[in-house]
Amino acid sequence: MIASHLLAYYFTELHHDKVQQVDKYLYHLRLSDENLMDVSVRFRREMDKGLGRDSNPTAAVKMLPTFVRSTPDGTEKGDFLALDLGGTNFRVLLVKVSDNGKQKVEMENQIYAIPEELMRGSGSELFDHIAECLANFLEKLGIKNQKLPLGFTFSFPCQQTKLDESILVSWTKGFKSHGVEGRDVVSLLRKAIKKRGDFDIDIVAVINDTVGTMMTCGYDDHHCEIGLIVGTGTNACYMEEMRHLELVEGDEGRMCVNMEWGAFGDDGAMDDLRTDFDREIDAGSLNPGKQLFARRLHKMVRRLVPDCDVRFLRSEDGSGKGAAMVTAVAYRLATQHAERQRILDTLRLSREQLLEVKRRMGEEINRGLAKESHDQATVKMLPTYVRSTPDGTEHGDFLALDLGGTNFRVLLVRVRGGKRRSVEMHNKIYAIPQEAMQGTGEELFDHIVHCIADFLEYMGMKGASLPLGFTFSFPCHQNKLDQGILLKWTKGFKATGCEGEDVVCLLKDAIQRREEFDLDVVAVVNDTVGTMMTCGYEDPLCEVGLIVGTGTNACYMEEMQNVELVEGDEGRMCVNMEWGAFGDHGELDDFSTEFDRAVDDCATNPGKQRYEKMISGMYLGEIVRNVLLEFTAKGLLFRGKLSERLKTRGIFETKFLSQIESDRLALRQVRSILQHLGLTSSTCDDSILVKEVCSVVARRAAQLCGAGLAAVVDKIRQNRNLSELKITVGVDGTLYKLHPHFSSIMHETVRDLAPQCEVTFLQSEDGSGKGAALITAVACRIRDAGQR
Ligand code: 0WK
Ligand code: BGC
Repeated sequence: MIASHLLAYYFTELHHDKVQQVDKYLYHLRLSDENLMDVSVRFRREMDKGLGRDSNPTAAVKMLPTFVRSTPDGTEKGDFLALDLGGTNFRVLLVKVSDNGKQKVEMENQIYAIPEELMRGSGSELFDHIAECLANFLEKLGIKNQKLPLGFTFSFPCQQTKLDESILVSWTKGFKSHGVEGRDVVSLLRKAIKKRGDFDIDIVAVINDTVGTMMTCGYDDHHCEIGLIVGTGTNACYMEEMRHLELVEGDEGRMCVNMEWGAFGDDGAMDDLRTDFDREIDAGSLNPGKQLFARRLHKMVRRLVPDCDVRFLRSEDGSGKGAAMVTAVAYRLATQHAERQRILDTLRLSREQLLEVKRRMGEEINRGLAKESHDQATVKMLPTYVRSTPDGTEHGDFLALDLGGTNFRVLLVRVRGGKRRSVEMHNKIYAIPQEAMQGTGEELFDHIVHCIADFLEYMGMKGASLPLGFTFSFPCHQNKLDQGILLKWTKGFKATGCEGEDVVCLLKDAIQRREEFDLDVVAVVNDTVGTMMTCGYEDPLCEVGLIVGTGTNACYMEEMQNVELVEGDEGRMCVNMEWGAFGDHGELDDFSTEFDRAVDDCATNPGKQRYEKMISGMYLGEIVRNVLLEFTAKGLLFRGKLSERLKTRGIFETKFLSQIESDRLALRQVRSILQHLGLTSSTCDDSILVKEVCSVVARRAAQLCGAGLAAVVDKIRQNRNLSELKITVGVDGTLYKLHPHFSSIMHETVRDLAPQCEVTFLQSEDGSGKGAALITAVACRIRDAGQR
């Protein structure tokens, strides 16, 4: 068209040897690099307007979300139908995709005409015709009785709200069928097919031809993330970051955007570059000559964006294959999603299941407290001989040890009583080497005494002899406050010669072996008891201690008449529940999964601490790693590629769960954690899935912990025959403190399962060492009072 106008004009003028004049006309059609760079800048501005929620309605380039979020990964398989409407030819295709890794796609297609009168007639006639062509195609291939999935390439501007729903915004390229604009073209096609009733198909996706082209080329080249059509019409699409796509919820991953760039300039943005010819063409609506174009296009793009290595891949198979690929990917994603959810559902607990966990914990509490059933009980309900809380008269300097958590601490705690009552603390953290944790008991306790000596030196108190409170965070049977018979190691400790021994004696023996100082070991307490006491110093309503850290456990003030292992019915005594062992006799088997069993099988104490292994920091990372292994082995993650690192036990530390679930962490940071784990080929989608696995595993842990605590506070309420109980729980532990959602989910679960208890959670800032020192101070006060 342009050429015919020009040529006519040229010959008229030629007579007048006014070649220059022709150049004058052509001049306006020649764009300098500056012009083109300027167009590029204006274009980018229009793209950002189209992406913005507020500016989109007035943007010329609409940047339409397509809900295509993934490209083929080579595991797609099956037979897929495709329709390709909007280009020069209307095609119906059958695409056979096989996942034999050879990326092989067989295609059969048939071109059908779209008569002019249908392009300009009624929409229902147009879609009846399309359904007719489809029926004819299925008939020919003898597959009319199969309900195959179909991808519909519909190459006109459409507003999409999901992959299989598309509202036509406006016809282009000479189409004008009425009763279609503003309607969902998928429903129109489904209606036309239904009207026939002689075959049925499953329309899975409707896409723009640019998207189909990107997918067609993307099947052979995974770097293909842009689709370009320069044909009857022109348009482009590309994979945009979700966080820039304000018209769609979510910030994670990418989505293909159909730019509908044909409308660029409709708001006058190109008026200064448009020539009379453009205006004439526009007035007449004609558009030939798309080829020279390719070489010029490639050259121009490379000149305008020299720092982008742009490769152009001609689509040989048309966008129909792409539509089938989108359908195949949608099918794969749907199948994979269903399989992932089936697996994750085994880690999701219903309210009924959580109520059952609470009920069973309640049963075990009573069995642990009762003399006749204590030995068989899994939750040992160990008496601690801590019966009273500080009364504010305590005073003096006390040493405290805090062993069993992430860090081993030695503390000096200065307690002042009376009106100016206060607690001042100095502490130093020491490492417990693996070889000490898993060597001999002598080596372990010699190491502990070595640290005490270092601390006393560090505090300038060499040789001082102070009362000491020993937080020893393992299950111990106690017959008095300053004795603790270790029942079994947990949390990866297994130093020999300790189980069945009194750890106070082991400490005293080590102090004697060193012959450098002497200490008065007044109390040995569990970290839950120390935590309860530390928080009780601030809040007298604090009668429960909870640890959710490397391990997990709880204690609370039980009525003496219920502590049948200890003589006396007056008052209360703190009971160390050792609830980590709940489930060791199968109480949790119907909630336990193959992943829990895998973690337990590889632990230093298989079959033990089952409840702890479903909740605490030492194990959550391993549960996640085992789920990721299963997903990868099933091709549901990391494209099925198992990395050696992912097979390494302990590689997925629980701290990663907290980091990955942190709302502040963008997906790319999740990816960097995965890369750190050697999962270099992970995609955005993989990161989204890893985040989902982390959240499901952490949620279950928090709910299980909440169900256990609900049993404890309800027990206390029933003990006191109260319809309403107001109580505070002192909490410590890295998982509780650092995980972004654990505490809130646990609080919610307690509120839901123990509605008659108003529970306040008080996070311990000073650790249980302070509590151990306070217990020591109380014991000294009572002892001194007794000696007077
Ligand atoms: C800090 C307490 C300590 C306890 C630890 C548990 O002072 O007694 O053992 O919390 O948390 P973890 O360090 O195992 O995360
Ligand atoms: C131990 C408990 C301790 C808890 C939290 C468990 O493994 O058995 O004694 O309170 O970890 O540290």
